Parts: sequence; structure tokens; C-alpha cells
Amino acid sequence: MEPSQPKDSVKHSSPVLKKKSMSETDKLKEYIISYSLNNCPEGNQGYNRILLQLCGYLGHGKSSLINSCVHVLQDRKQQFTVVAQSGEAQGGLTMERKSYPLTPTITIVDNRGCSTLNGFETGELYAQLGNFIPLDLKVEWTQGFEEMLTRLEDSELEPNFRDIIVPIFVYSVKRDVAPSEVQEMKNFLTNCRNLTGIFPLIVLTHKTSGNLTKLHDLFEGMGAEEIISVENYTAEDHTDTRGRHFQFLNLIYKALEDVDFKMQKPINKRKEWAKHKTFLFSFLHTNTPSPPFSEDCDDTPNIQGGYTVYEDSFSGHTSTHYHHYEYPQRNYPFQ
Ligand SMILES: Nc1nc2c(ncn2[C@@H]2O[C@H](COP(=O)(O)OP(=O)(O)O)[C@@H](O)[C@H]2O)c(=O)[nH]1
Ligand SMILES: [Mg+2]
Repeated sequence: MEPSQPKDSVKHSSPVLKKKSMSETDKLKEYIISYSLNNCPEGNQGYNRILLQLCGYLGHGKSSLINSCVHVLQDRKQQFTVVAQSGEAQGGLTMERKSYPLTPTITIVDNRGCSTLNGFETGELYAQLGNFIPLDLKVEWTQGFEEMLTRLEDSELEPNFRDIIVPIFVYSVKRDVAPSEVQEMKNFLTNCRNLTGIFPLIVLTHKTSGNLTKLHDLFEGMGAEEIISVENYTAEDHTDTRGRHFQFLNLIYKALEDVDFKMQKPINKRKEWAKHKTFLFSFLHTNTPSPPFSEDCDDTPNIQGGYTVYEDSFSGHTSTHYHHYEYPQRNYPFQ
């Protein structure tokens, strides 16, 4: 039995966000720090942590965003400190899903970022978003991703049903978007949404160093629901201002709104897990640009990707079997 709060428990009450006065910023901070999943309409449904999972290309400001979020939630008297190393060369085949607790309930999660969004490394991101990879575990990808995933499964790791994941896509305004990237990003964002049930929050970094309006419109055109532009606190420039603080508190607040919305209805975790596993194995098997997978999945096995995930309806356990099926021809948005 998963712990759950009674339905008539205290509900979240939203802070007033109309003015950006200091007291409103403080209220927002207080709301975030005291946020508890127990106060969701259906109780916590067995979840006890929210992971803000950062994703995006290399060098766009993910680690700096973590430093900024940590900074705005700490005591005002404390100096800015670098907790997540920014600009570091985390390359090669080592991946680590490094986590930084922000509050008792909320943890922000870094990763090294991808150089493209449709290759091997993206499988790693999808595995993170689907909660297939534990936090803070250094993993060497020697024989390839598929082998690693099998090893994770063999280690009898229980599916992680305790963490609720909010995807956050970080993009720097300084960069020019190539036409090919637009398709790649839209596809990626849609897959993130389907893996987590939440459309990624878009964070535009370096907001004063490029064409913010153009990028804002571009992401809006991709279906983004929340686009937040920020100037990160960095080792070079960490002058506190009220507006700058507000940007990061507002981002976390928006993430909590998404959690509230998702938690309004009962979540069938085992079914979601099986669906995500099918998608992930398909992606890893083909290792080609992946089409957004459908949310309208029924209980019949999905044979589209070469792997089939079977769910035992009695125990809820899943098993994965490999099949030599071809992808059926479908009209994907970008083919
Ligand atoms: N001016 C400015 N510099 C930033 C901002 N975000 C990141 N940086 C700098 O950009 C570089 C890359 O940032 P980093 O956080 O390491 O990117 P990551 O690879 O996505 O984690 C570092 O030198 C940061 O100091 C921002 O919003 N404004
Ligand atoms: Mg980084």
C-alpha cells in the first residue's frame, strides 16, 4: 500500500502573484519551501519528491540555472555560491544524473546535456525522464545504451514510483536556431511531454544577449505553455535584484502548478511505466529520430518498435521481449 493523504486534507492555496513587491517575492519563496505533495487533491498518491529535470543542449546554462535556483531559496544573508559546476567539460561516455535538493520536497536535477536531440544521448535523457535511471549514479556506457538499460533492469531495481518529474528545457537566447533544430526540438519536447505528462517548461537563458522575442515565438509555436526568460546568477555576475530573484521563484512556482494539475486525477503508475518502457526500447533499438509516441495506448502489447512490453494484469509486473518487427509506415509530423 502506498501512503496517501485523506482527500479532505488541506489544499494548496496560491500566493498572490500580481505585484512583484518584495513581500510578494517572499510569499512566493515561502509557498515553494512549504509545498507538500500531501496537500494535492488526491493526496500524495505515493509520491514523495518532485524532480525538476533539466534538459537541453550543452552549454546553454543548465548548471547555472541550478546555482540560481539554489541561491534564490537560501537565506538572503547568504552569499551566492556555485553548487553545480558550470562550463565544465562533462563529456565522454560517463553520465551522471546529479541532484541538488532545493526544499524538503523539491530537487533539481542536472545532466551534462546533449549535442543533438535525436541520437544516442537523447535516449539517456528519455531514460532519465521516464525515471529509469537512479539519481547520482555514475554510469559508464561501454557497450551502448541498450546493454546498460538491461543491466539496470537486471539489478532488480524497482521501478521508481516515488518521484514525480517536471521536465525543464533550457535554451540560450545567444544561440541561433538552425532550421533542422526546430524539428528536432519540437519532436523532443513532445516526447518529454508524453513521458512525464507535463509539457516541458522552457527557460530562455542569457535573456539580454539575443533576440528574445524571436525565440519566445519559436517555442510558443512548438506548443510550449510556459516560457520563462532569465539572466542566470553566475560566478561572474551575481548582483541580487528583486526582478532577478522573481524569475527563478516564478519558474519553480510554474513547475508546482503543473504538478498540481497532474495530481488532480488518480495516476496508474504501472501502466505509465509499461508504456514508457515500450517507447524507450523502441527509441534505443532504432536509434533514429523518434516520432512522438501516442498517449492513447491501450492494454494490448505495442509491437511497433521491435520490443514488446507485457504487463501482467494481476501482479502489475512487466517484462520486455524483443521482436523483429518493422516499423509500420505512419505519417509522423516531421517525415
Ligand atoms: N550572462 C549569462 N551567462 C550565463 C547564463 N547562463 C549561463 N551562463 C554562462 O554560460 C556558460 C555555460 O553555462 P552552463 O551553466 O555551464 O551550461 P550547461 O552546459 O547547460 O550546464 C557558463 O560560462 C555560464 O557562466 C546567463 O543567463 N547569462
Ligand atoms: Mg552543466
